[in-house]
This record gives sequence, structure tokens and C-alpha cells, in this order.
Amino acid sequence: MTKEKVLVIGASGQIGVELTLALRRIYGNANVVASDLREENELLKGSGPYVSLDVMNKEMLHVQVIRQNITQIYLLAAILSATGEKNPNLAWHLNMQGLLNVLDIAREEKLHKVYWPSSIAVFGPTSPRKDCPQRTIIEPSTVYGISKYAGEFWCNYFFQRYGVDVRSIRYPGLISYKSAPGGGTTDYAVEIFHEALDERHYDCFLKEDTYLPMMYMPDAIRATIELMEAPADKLSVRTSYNVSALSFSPNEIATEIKKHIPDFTIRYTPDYRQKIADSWPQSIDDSVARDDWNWHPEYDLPRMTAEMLENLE
Ligand code: NAD
Ligand code: AKB
Repeated sequence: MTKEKVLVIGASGQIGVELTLALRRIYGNANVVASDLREENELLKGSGPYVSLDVMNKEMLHVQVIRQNITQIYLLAAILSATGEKNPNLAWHLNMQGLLNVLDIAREEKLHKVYWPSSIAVFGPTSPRKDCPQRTIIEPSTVYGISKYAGEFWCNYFFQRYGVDVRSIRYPGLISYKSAPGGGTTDYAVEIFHEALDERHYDCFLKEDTYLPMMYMPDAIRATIELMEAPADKLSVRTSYNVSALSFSPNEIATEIKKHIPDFTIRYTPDYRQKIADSWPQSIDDSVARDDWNWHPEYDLPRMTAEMLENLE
């Protein structure tokens, strides 16, 4: 069996740090190359190789893939929903061209596997609000959602036409304590923990009753690895899989935090991100992922809240 050598692009980001560390535990430190446009994250330093890389520079990316004998790529570099609405052209350009560069190189170099995350942001105001199914009306209203939906079809196209084994998950909002989120609408659910501990108060940019699909990072990392390890013939979806774990509102997470920090207060001052949140479903039906590769989440809101506070403290 050929030895796997993995390249993580966007390794210094919220998911990248934890996914790189998890992949290093599986494949060995030396066999997982972390890369990013920005400097190496402190948590990765000393744990394995790091290269500075711009995914938009296809030639340099190709050189690295050949030079390092890469067999798998995890592409995490992207502009998320809130930042994307401030700079739609940049978001479209990075999210699309970055993916196409990776898919082209994967085809040319016959890489074993590619991972590329999509998002619940593919869904729009016309999608079902509750238990949004795998296949349904999908009319995204953010540039981020449009880029993710187009990306899903590129993944499917490269799989069907060229046999590139690219796999994908539509992550919900991810909550983590190791590295900070990078400009999304669900970022409030991370910020709230930091502010609760530091200030005993949080000014929330969403309304108190805004329910959104969410997931704690350990579940997201496990989902990613389980999907990537699943036998190819079990996968019926080659666009991107719905996965689900939690659905809560700012009011509900604040109430849960108050059980640990009784003097915590919250104020709601919704901004432009409210419109983005209102366009997304409140919860997701992930039965196809459960059937195909046996996905099931482990963390509920009380367990996640307790762990977040304990680790951040
Ligand atoms: P992030 O913003 O925290 O990290 C992205 C990383 O990519 C950053 O470290 C950034 O420096 C790097 N990057 C940006 N431009 C680059 C370039 N040109 N070349 C190389 N690196 C570049 O994002 P994240 O939250 O870790 O998200 C990773 C992926 O998961 C994205 O595709 C995102 O859309 C998707 N996703 C994230 C969430 C979430 O809640 N975090 C939810 C759904 C989907
Ligand atoms: C965002 O809010 O943009 C991300 C996502 C759900 O894709 N966290």
C-alpha cells in the first residue's frame, strides 16, 4: 500500500489547526504538511512540517504537491459568510479558483483523495427551515453560499468525469476553543464564551431567538475523518453531505452559560449578519450521512458548554 502524504491548505484557521493535529495522529507528524497564507499557528509549531502557500498560485501549489509527494489534499482556505458579504468578488474568486486549482492538480497527479468542506450556507430562504433535507430547494442568498453550492457541483463533476475521489461535508456553525473563527455568521457562538469569561457580558449581533445548526469541533473533526475513511462504494453523495449535531438560539446558549456563570448578562444588537442567519435553516436532516457512513454526533449543548468553559478557563 502506498504511504499517504497529506497537505492541509488553510491549516492555521479555525478547523485547520485541529484537523492538522488529528491527521498527524493518524498518518504521523512528518506525513501531514500544514500550509497557509498566514504564519503557522502557534498550536502547530513543532508538531510537523509547515510551508507558506497561496492556494491561488496554482504553479507553486503544483510544485509543492510534486516535491512533497502529496497523495491527499484537505482544502480549508476560504472566505466565510460575513466577510464574504463585505467583499463578494474576493470571496467568489478565492472560494472558486482555490477549489478548481486543487481539483485540477488532484486530477493531473492522480491524488488518492481530496477533502473540501461546504456549508449549511448553501441553503437559502426558500429551503425548509426545520430539518432541512439533503436534497431540497437550494437558492443561497450570500456570495459565500453561492460559492459553496457551485463548489459542490465542481466536486461532483470532477468525481463523475475524472474519477477524482473528492469528499465533502456541509458543516454547520463550528464551536471551538483552540483557534478563533474566521469571519462567519455563527462566530457569535464562540465569542460568547470568551466574553462570558472575560467580561461577564456579551453584546450579541443576532436576535435572541435566532436558531442555527451548530456543532462542537470534536464532532466536526470526527465527522471529517469518518467520511474520509469510509469505503468509496458506500458514498451516495458526491456533492456534499448534510451533517447535524445541535440547534440552539443565542438565548438558549446564554441560559446554559448562566448555569456556570450566574452573573453573566447578554444584550441583543442585531447587525447585517441577522439577515444572513435568517436565510439559513434552523436545523438539518442528516439521515443520508447516517445511512451511508454511520454518522452520529456525540455532543449536546450542556456537554459542549461545560467543556468550552473548562478549556477556555
Ligand atoms: P478560517 O477563516 O478560520 O481559516 C481559513 C484559513 O485559510 C486561514 O488560516 C487563512 O489564512 C487561510 N487562507 C486564506 N486565503 C488563503 C490562500 N489564498 N491560500 C492559503 N490559505 C489561505 O476558516 P475555517 O472556519 O477554518 O473554515 C475552513 C473551511 O470550512 C472553509 O471552507 C469554510 O467555508 C468551511 N466551513 C467552516 C465553518 C465554520 O463554522 N468554521 C462552517 C462551515 C464550513
Ligand atoms: C459561517 O457562519 O459563515 C460559517 C458557516 C456556517 O459556513 N460558520
